[in-house]
Amino acid sequence: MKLKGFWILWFSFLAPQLWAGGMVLIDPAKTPNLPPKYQGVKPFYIDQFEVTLGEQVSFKKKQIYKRVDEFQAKEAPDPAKPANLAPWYEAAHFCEVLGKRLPTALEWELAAGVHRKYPWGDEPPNAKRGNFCDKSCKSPWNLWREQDGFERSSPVGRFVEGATPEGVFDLAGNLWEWTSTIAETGETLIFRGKDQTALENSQDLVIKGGSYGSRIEQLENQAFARSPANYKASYLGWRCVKDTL
Ligand SMILES: [Ca+2]
Ligand SMILES: [Ca+2]
Repeated sequence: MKLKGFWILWFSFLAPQLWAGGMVLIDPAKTPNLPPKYQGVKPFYIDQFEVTLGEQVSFKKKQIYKRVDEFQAKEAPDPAKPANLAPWYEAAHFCEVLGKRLPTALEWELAAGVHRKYPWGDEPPNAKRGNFCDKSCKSPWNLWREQDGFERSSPVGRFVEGATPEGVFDLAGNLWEWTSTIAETGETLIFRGKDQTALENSQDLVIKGGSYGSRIEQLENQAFARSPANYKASYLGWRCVKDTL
């Protein structure tokens, strides 16, 4: 019986670690009737979850970012919650160190599903499909009289019913997510180190998915907003993608 207890203990520690590192393959060629704007996008892997605060803190210790995120600290930091308060270059640097990169807006949409209104399908958002602007949300556009359980960000991966069929979580809601797509031109901003020019750092990038505080329209797969590259916000996080080769 001792042996059984050992294995239960082993799995309870190890399984979440394995789960946390998951990526999902998105192959545009497998989407029937692929709209023209997505043609030419190569297959890629995408993180199942938004990058977490635990991962961000670990990264900052190893890297150059020593800043204390006071706002997050006041929120009683939970390492399972998504990382936020990162300007674009910091999010891009995080991905690069892991051999990954930020997704383009088109890649993000392919992961969310180009023929679906929302990541899970066409049915409207509800309290089981994600962390949205629910009853506890202090905005005039809160969605429902029901509660998803989180006034602000939630630990990643909580809302199984809101995952895509491929298993990508929290694309809609929780935090908005950085992309590498320049809002003005549609071109891709390449990360060239934290000393990128002031011009590049002031560019607006496309952000996707809406957050815990967004209007319902902003949760749709095709919706987007824009954010200056040097801006950091409590409602803005990211996830990484990786090329297949
Ligand atoms: Ca909520
Ligand atoms: Ca999200």
